[in-house]
Amino acid sequence: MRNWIFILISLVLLSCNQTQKEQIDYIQTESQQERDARMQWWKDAKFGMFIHWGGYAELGGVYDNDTIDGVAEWLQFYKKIPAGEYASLIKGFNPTEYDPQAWAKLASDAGMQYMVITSKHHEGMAMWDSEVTNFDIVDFTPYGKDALQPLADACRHEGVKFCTYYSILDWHYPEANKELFPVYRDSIMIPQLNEIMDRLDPEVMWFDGEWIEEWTEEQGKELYNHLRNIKPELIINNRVGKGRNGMQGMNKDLSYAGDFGTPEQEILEDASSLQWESCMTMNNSWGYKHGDNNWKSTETLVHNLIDVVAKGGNFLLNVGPDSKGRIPEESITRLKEMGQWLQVNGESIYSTVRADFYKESEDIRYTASKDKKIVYASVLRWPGKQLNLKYFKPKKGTKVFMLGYKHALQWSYDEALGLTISLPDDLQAEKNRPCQHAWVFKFEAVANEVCATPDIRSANQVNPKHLLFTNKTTIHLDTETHAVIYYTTDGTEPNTSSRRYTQPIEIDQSCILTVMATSASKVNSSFRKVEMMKTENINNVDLRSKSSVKYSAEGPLSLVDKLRGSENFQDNRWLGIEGEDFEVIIDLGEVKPLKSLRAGFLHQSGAWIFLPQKVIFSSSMDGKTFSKVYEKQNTVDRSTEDGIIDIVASVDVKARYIKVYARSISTCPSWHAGAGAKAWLFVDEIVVE
Ligand code: FHN
Repeated sequence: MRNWIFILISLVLLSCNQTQKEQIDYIQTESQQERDARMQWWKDAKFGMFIHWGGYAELGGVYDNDTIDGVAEWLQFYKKIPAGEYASLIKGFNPTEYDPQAWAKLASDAGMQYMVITSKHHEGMAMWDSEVTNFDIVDFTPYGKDALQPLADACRHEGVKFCTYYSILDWHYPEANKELFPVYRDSIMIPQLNEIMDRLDPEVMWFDGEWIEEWTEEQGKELYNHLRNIKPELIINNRVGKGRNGMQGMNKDLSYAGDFGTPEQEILEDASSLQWESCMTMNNSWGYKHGDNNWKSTETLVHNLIDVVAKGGNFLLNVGPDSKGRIPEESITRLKEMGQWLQVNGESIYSTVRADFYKESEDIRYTASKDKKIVYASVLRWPGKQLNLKYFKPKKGTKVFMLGYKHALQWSYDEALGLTISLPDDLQAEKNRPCQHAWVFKFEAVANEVCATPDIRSANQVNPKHLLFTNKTTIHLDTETHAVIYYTTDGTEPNTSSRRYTQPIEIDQSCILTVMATSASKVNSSFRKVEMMKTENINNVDLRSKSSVKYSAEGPLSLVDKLRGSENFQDNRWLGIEGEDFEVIIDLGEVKPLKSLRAGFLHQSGAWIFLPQKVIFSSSMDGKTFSKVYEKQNTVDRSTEDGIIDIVASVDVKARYIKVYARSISTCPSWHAGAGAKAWLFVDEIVVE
């Protein structure tokens, strides 16, 4: 009898344990140590390949002989093509030149340690042979073969970690909307994810499309745990839940699901102790797009990699293969050149950690060995005969090397000026250098006591790169107490025989202000530079709405600096207002006869940037009572094309003050991917004639 009871209890425990085993809540139970161990390979990897490839490659951003403005993989959305019609457009997908082995080797030769490929993008077509649906590359297209399995095998053969992207947002299945979404989730999405886990065994699951209103943080947490229970060592990005803070990519707080933040098309401003990965295109589009030739240079890509890694992140760089399965030559060239750079300098990237200082100036980044004993100084512009580094003090007797150059370099150290490395004459000729684009100096060192770099303050800005002013402006410099500040206004680097800062500086001409500070028993600060630009004919620009910190251009005066924002909304030319109306009052300084007024706005619905629904120009003699001189209503809907739109008014008034008011749509419309989220208003260049 006792045996039976024992067996019964064991069976109950086993089944509980089995159930229990399937239900580990990793979000609640995984320790930081366990998480760090799980992510170690990913943190050491630093550099990965992103691949956007699907039926959209068949179209390449062109529909009805019209090339869309936005990213190619969004064509179905931009052209509002019903799922059935869209499926017929991509039905001919037949990438006969697809060579997974070549792709894996290209990634490996580029120094990319992992690869993330779109297993299913928003269009809904699965790039593997899914049992869940016939809308997959095997059953639906003449290609008729699984695209992912051979790539996963090729990656493992090349020593590249294979990872998959999966879009929660799905434009194909009618169930993937509103109250039917749970049907799509449980009958299509989860079963497909189980297939991917079972057959392809990815190391990272990279979610996207989480912004839809049908998806919730709670579903994200459940999905996170579900996948981790299938593969405990799986790494999952933060787009599995709702934690992402827009394109900036980091989680709003630590309570949200996901192992790393995902800044997109941008790099964090500062270093972060959180795990993060910046994903970027090489041109403008993720998916292959005919005619998209806005390629970033290899130098820019290498500098981005260095900047991201110095700030503690990974760099996921995208390629968009075409309808035949060919990766564009421009991408291949850049990847090969990045691989050459990493051949020489990979030691300063892979398996490094953030140094005590990650940046010394615009041209100097630091990384460190895991034990922090070795410092790598990456210099983004050839320093000439001497390189001065202030933030780290070499250990006595250490040798200083430039990676790729076999001889140790001469160096000296001064308590005030820091480390000076002498670069031999033979290296002054480019052809004698071991690499291009950036050079890495390696030495044993400890972080220095460095005097704080002075802050440059104007009335409403701190440390801008450019500072616009009318007539004249007063600049305040400040730094740590007891430090002495020196400055120049001719663009040269100040030293202790330059002008000493004793009171606010009056600036009435355009100039380049450069500052630095010294302090007893510390190394001199690094330099800070600001280009002071005097604007003509404007006495003041009073911005009445709050522009976002991220898109503040060079302050309100950038609205009248004759420098127009471009289609690239991140060109630091646009004033971005999130979710609110725009209003500015321009003071011309005196009453003037006005003939025309113009205000420029940007519409890029893919970046959640929309035209204003109304624009009003008003004028005033005294800056208090304004009378409307022009009003324009705009319809902002799905048919609104992307681009820069100018609102122009011919007027015939005398006035000293001009008010420009633009009413934002405030929230993304219901038909938009960001439905309900704050909408952006981007304004630049107001012209008063
Ligand atoms: O809508 C997608 C877009 O097509 C692309 O996949 C990027 C890459 O991360 N993610 C979304 C936009 O945030």
